[in-house]
Amino acid sequence: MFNWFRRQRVSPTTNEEQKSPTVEPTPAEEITESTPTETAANEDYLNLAKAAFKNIQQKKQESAPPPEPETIETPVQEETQPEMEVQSAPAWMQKSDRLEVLKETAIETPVTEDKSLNFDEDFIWSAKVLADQGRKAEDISEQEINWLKRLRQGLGKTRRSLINQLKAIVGQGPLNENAVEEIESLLLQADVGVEATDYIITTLQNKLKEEALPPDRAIEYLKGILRDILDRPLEQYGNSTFEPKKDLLNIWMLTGVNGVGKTTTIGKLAHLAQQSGYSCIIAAADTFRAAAVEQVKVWGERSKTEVIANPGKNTDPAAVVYDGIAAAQSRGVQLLLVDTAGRLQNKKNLMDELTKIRRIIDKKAEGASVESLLVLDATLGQNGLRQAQVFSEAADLSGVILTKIDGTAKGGVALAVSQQLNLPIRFLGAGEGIEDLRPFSSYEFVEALLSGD
Ligand SMILES: Nc1nc2c(ncn2[C@@H]2O[C@H](COP(=O)(O)OP(=O)(O)OP(=O)(O)O)[C@@H](O)[C@H]2O)c(=O)[nH]1
Ligand SMILES: [Mg+2]
Repeated sequence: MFNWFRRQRVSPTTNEEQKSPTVEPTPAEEITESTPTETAANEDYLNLAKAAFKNIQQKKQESAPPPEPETIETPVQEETQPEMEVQSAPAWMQKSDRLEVLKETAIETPVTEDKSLNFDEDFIWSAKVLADQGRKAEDISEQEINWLKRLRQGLGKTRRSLINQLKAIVGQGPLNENAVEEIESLLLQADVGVEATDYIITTLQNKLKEEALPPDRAIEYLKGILRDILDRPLEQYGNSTFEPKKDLLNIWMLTGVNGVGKTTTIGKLAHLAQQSGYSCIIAAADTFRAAAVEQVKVWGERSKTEVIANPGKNTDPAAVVYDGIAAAQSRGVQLLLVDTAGRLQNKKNLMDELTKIRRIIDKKAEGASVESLLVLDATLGQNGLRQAQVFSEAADLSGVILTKIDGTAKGGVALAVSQQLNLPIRFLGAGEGIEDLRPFSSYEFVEALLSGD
């Protein structure tokens, strides 16, 4: 069983360059266009990606059910090799003829055609991100690759608009007034928010005054600053991974304004928890809208999770939560997910309702580990930040779930929330499917935002 909550991730680091699988980083002065060391490192990554791809294909073949006898009699179709084309190779793997040869020979054993997984640029990038976190080829799973690909694609537009401009600016030495203004406007456009932007620029400026960095190293330094911003709110929680605690009832209450993705996220979280080996039930405490309970039930079916709901109209959400806690306690369930209403007559009603639910939880489930998670739609940018401010004043939040980063979201709001509200991002939602939600990793998020082209 693959436990997504405990998956090996890089520990929060400060500004240090990442290391390639086997090659020491090249001293700054030597980095020009493409050094032999750099090329060798790129080849290492490509070889690792190749091995990981082969390994995943083999595992899939092994776990595929044996062919039915009838299928042997069907006419044999012409054997097709899976497409191995690497579309527009990223900069870090260009400039070597040997790479071309490696790409062509990436699969040596014939495998059945698998449309769901391609050895493309995104695959290689994802394998590199995992390798940089210490992962060996044989430990790289298809699910992780798929998730990283989604993350990279989701933030693709922002990355493309940020990376080249940033490289051009930060590669010119200490930031002059124009450069500061340009970076400021790039970051603000990416929804990073004023406070985080100021912090980033000041920190970068101080470094560049101390030491001239070539563009690539300046970007690495910048990545470190962003990771620090995202990881800082975790300090108050001892930097531990976020997962249901053992031998306790865990209650995760999801809040947020209407339409941000609370109910969808509840369904995805229930699925993730079940898949990772935790027992889970859902309390449908959005009793404001008639259709809301039905929607939760659909997600309950999809994730094979029991839903506790009250069939009556205009029922009290706190009563549903009460029933949910009772059910969880009597069955020894580890995780109770609470869906709440995002749409009430006004802000005061919404906040009062959340307070009431919270009071019931604290009274009825003494000793439980309670998390109040704000769901934020990443496409809302600065509006999302304002929502987070309002909720954080009223709802004693302990973290944020950022949804819809697959859409037009620019992603920077993650930094704004971390810097301004000191709240950790706990999960990312990147699509409407049940698999489209994963625990947040600052390392992977920043790579998706700033690495490659
Ligand atoms: N593209 C994309 N769509 C999402 C994501 N998460 C949720 N959605 C969509 O957003 C819409 C609203 O989602 P809901 O889960 O109903 O939102 P809610 O917060 O429960 O809304 P209320 O119950 O009205 O407060 C649905 O169409 C979802 O499919 C995501 O990560 N990506
Ligand atoms: Mg809902």
